[in-house]
Parts: sequence; C-alpha cells; structure tokens
Amino acid sequence: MQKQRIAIIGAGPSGLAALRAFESAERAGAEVPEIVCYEKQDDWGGQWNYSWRTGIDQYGEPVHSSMYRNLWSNAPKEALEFAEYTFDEHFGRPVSSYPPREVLWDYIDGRLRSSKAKDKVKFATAARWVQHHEDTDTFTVTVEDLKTRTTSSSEFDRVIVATGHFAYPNVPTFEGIETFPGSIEHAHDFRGAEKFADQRVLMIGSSYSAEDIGVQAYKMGARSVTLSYRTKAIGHDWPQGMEELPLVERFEGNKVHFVNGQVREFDAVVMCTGYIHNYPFLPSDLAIDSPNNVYPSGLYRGVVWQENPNLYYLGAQDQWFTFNMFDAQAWYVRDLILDRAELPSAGDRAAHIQTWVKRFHDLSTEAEEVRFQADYIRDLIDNSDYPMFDLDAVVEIFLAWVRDKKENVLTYRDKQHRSVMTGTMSARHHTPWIRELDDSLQRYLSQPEKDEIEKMM
Ligand code: FAD
Ligand code: NA7
Repeated sequence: MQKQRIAIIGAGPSGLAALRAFESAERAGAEVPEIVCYEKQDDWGGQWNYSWRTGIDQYGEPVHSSMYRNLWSNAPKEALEFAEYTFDEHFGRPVSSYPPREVLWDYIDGRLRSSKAKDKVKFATAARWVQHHEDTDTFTVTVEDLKTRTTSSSEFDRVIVATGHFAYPNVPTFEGIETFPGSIEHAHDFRGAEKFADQRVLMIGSSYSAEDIGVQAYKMGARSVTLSYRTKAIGHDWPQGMEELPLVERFEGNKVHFVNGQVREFDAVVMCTGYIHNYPFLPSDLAIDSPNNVYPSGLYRGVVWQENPNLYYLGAQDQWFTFNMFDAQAWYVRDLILDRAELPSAGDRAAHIQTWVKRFHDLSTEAEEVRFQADYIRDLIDNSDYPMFDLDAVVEIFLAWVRDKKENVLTYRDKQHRSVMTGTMSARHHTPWIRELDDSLQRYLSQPEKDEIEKMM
C-alpha cells in the first residue's frame, strides 16, 4: 500500500511538535507517513526565530515574527515545559523561570537537534495555495521556493496548518491620527525600546504586548508610558511614570484626547492591538475566521477542521499554555492520522464542539479561562500517549504569575517556580530583569562574579 503523505505548513513550535510526534512514534517502531514540512523562513522556531527585519523580508515576503530583541518569556517557563523533554534535560542544571527569547529558541531547537527532523523541512519555501479535491479526498499543495522563485505542486492525503496567528497585525485607526508627527508602529514591527529613552510613549491596547512593550520602554528610560484600554484596564499597581487611561478618542498633532476627557502629549505610539487570523494560502472554506480566543470556531477538539477532517490546525487558540499544548495537539492529530485514535462521526463531533463552545461562552474570569485550557489539554492527552502532567499544578503557576505581575510588573520575572515535570526548583537568575541589558544565551548561562552584579545594582 502506498504510504500516506502529510504536509505540515510552518515549522514554529507547533510544526515542530508535529515533527516530534511522528518522530517519537517512529522511534517506537511505528510505520509513519511520508512527511514534508514547508517553512518560509531560513530556519525553524517560528516567532522565536528573531528577525531584525520589519515589513518585507529578503524574499519579498511579509516578515513573520513579531518578537523583539529584548523579549524574555512573558510567563514562567514551568508553564510551557515539554512533558517529554524537560529544561533539566536540555540545560543539565536548573535555570531561571523567565528565560530570554534566545534561550527558549535553544530549548525548542535542542529537542530536535539530534534527530533527522530537519531533513523533512523545506526551508525558504512558502505555501501558496492548498486545494482540496472532493473526488479523491486529497489535497494539492502549491509552494514557492523563495530562493529559486520556482513554484511546484504536490499531492497530500492530509494537511496540518501550523502557521501561527500572531503575524498579521490588527491596525485600527483613530480620528486625526494622520496629524501625529511622531512614530507610529504596530507591536508586530517593534524590535527594541532603546529608541524610547526620554520619550513620552503611548501604547494602545491592554493585553500582553501593551504590558510588556510598556515595561520595556520604562526599562529603557522612557519619560512616560501611557497604556490606553478599550474594554478593561490591566489594573496593575504601575510604577511611577506609567499610567493607564481609557480609549483614545482622537489625535490632534502630538496631543491625544482620551474618552474620559484627559489630554496628553506623546512622541511615539505603539499599537498593541493584536493580530488577525489570516491564511492567504487557504480557500475560505478551509480557513479559520475567528477573533483571538481560546476556542476558535470550526475545530473539533481545537484541531480538526470540522468541515474537512483531513485538515488540521495546531496552535490556533489564544494561548495561556503554549509549547506543551502544541505537543498535546500534535500527538492527538498524529494518532488520528495513524488510526490509533478514532475520529467520531460529523454529528458527534458537532455535539462535542457545542459542549465546549458553551463552556467557553460561560467563562468570566482569567482563572476560569486558564482552567478551561488545562481541561482542554487534559482531554487531548487522555486520547494519546503524550505523558500526562499535573495540569492543576500548572494552573496554580499561572495564577501565581498573574498575582506577581499585579503586585509588581517590574519584578515578576525575578520570581522562581517549580517544574511540575521534574520537581526542580528554578534557579535564581544572577541579575534582576530590570538591570539586565544583555539578553543573550551566553550571558544568561554565564555565572558572573558577585562584584560584577553588584556594580549593576
Ligand atoms: P509561530 O511561532 O508563529 O510559527 C509559525 C511558522 O509558520 C513560522 O515559522 C512561519 O514562518 C511559518 N509560516 C507562516 N506562513 C507560512 C507559509 N505560507 N508557508 C510556510 N511557512 C509559513 N509564548 C510563550 O510561551 N511565551 C512567551 O513569552 C511568548 N511571547 C510571545 C511574544 C510575541 C510578541 C508573540 C507574537 C508571541 C509570543 N508567544 C509566547 C506565543 C507564541 O505564539 C508561541 O510561543 C509560539 O511561537 C506559537 O507557535 P506556532 O508554531 O503555532 O506559530
Ligand atoms: P491580544 O492578546 O490579542 O490583545 C489585543 C489587545 O488589543 C486587546 O487589549 C484589545 O482590547 C486591543 N484592541 C484591539 N483592537 C483595538 C482597538 N480598535 N482599539 C483599542 N484596543 C484594541 O494581542 P497581544 O499582541 O497583546 O498578544 C498576542 C500574543 O503576543 C500573545 O500570545 C503574547 O504572548 C504576545 P479589547 O480587550 O479587545 O478591548
């Protein structure tokens, strides 16, 4: 019998989870399908593969990554740890709870470094179009080799979409914004806050990007940082120099009027207004059309496209859990593909979706949302052989993190958490986050002399 052929589109953490899931089955002696993974960047890691570029990349493609140079994990690493490749295994010693971007890239990369997974990835190759054929129930995937500018098409039995959903910015407009003389950028194009030294900076938005780019600007010496919320203030006990105001009403040159009647002057604006789901390589009947939330519609168990169950999505949800959730999804999808897990009938899938959508609509607090996502992951792991881990303990880590941030958004990254996978307590990082200006892996793993650290305090 001819081997099944599977296309994975995207080699970020979700695509890599899929590669790892098949690799682990193969290592255990299973016959696995032929896999081709298409990745439009030159390396894997998705958002974690930092690029200084903004706008259009060297191949004329929209730049994918929204990460900035100084990003440190915005949640404890103990909440994202892989259940079958721990931080202890990777680093050989305890490391702190909030590693910088490069350190987390190293961890993701490390899990597959010694495997043959890279041979399955066609880098600098963008998926251009996916066509489903009713008669054969197969897909034609058309891709472009960005280096040679040649397009080609191949046939697949199943397609796994792992292209992420934080790459296409949502950019609102405001009355008079065209008269603003300073810089206006979306968080997607933000690469570093050094340029905000001595500036009055406005963040529009009240979620992760507004909070973190706001504190980055504070760290790099902004004169003032104002966050503007549409629905709900973040509500931290902000340090002096940072404040929250309701939504912008209009711009008038460098003056900004807020809906509560307050007026402030600014030098720079960062739109931290989120991202849109966008799949330009998919026809509309296969593409998610949803706001960013923890249960986007149209997906059975959050991964199987209800209208065409040979198409899967990984990582399409808004994310409390990340890497280990992508693993749970990838293992389940793999098991469906390998016929180890049974796909229910369309009617039963629809009923399952309805149950979870109702639960999702009933959520009213952050804590409920974290528990919802933990239950979602538990349901996936119950249906595959991914190692179960103490999801309730991870929920508690998330809730402690939320409390820590509320208490002091400048010091929460200095806190330590215990791994639920190994029981290891994280190390205390040698330098407090607010003082550390070198975000490199080398610096992170170094053990500077005490007097060198004291000099920085
Ligand atoms: P992505 O990481 O977005 O990877 C998708 C991949 O698909 C990319 O490599 C891209 O090049 C490729 N691709 C896209 N289109 C095509 C195409 N047409 N053809 C071929 N390839 C394509 N999570 C955390 O756990 N901790 C954090 O601190 C954290 N910080 C974040 C900060 C920012 C600014 C952002 C945007 C996200 C952050 N996240 C964080 C969440 C992040 O989304 C996940 O950690 C993770 O990167 C998602 O993995 P993914 O593979 O689903 O998507
Ligand atoms: P999010 O978490 O999707 O949040 C988007 C924010 O943008 C949210 O506060 C929205 O407010 C706000 N928003 C959206 N549209 C508008 C308009 N028109 N006006 C004002 N405010 C608006 O995106 P983030 O970039 O913060 O985080 C995405 C990922 O990047 C995340 O996984 C992190 O790890 C990093 P709302 O509450 O809807 O009123």
